[in-house]
Amino acid sequence: MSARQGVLRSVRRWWPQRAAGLPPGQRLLTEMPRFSDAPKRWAPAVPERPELLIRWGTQTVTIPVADLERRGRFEPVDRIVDFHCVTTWSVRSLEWRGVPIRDVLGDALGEVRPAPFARVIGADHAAARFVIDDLVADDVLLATHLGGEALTLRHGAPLRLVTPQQYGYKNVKHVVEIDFLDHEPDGAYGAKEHLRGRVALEERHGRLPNWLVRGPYRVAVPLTARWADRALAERPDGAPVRSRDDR
Ligand SMILES: Nc1nc2c(c(=O)[nH]1)N[C@H]1C(S)=C(S)[C@@H](COP(=O)(O)O)O[C@H]1N2
Ligand SMILES: [Mo]
Repeated sequence: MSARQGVLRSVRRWWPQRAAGLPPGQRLLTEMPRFSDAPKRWAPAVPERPELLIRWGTQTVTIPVADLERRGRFEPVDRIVDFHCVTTWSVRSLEWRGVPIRDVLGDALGEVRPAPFARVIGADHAAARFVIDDLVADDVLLATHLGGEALTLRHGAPLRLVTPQQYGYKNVKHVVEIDFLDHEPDGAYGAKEHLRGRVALEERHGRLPNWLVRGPYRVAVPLTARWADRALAERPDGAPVRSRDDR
């Protein structure tokens, strides 16, 4: 297949279509792509014993991801929700399994609202910032499974945040750390990341109006999905775990 045919195929596969019942400005994909603002970056390798680090003031707590995967210390739940990327693609009815983040914070900190703001950090460069109410809403999960299977690197292994009322960029993959903060954190994506990012209110961009960003965002969808899948296919085995400092 020539490069040109490959690109055309990606456009057919990943061009979002109009559909009834979606939030404002969204279009439908029938399959979930791998997606990122930096799609050519490799997915970070999963360590042998992955852990979640939680920082709150001078406290740090680590939780083995294995503790989140089975009954015992926590009670994993199954939730079916739609997913909405800021670039206007949506997919319907994803089946996640995970632990409500409220339960994790209650257990680890004895406190569901430890600070007014938070930052959730992935093992790649990625991070998202939150006001506390958005992060600890009832439907926010730390997910370990998608569609009945353990998460793969494609969709955020070993641990992923699922925050259904917010755009995709708040749904951090490969989660390694959650920091609680007294001040509003800077965004890792600059003004592109709205502080709240609520889908129902179409809070897409921190500064620019929706009518201006929807079109350019949508045009970028097929090539972004293509590059992200390619980076995953070409990722060398055993590529190193990246730490925050390598960003
Ligand atoms: N660690 C990490 N999390 C991330 C991203 C990323 O690049 N790295 N991209 C975000 C964006 S913009 C979207 S739309 C979703 C895409 O999730 P998917 O690749 O499982 O479709 O992941 C979000 N979480
Ligand atoms: Mo996104």
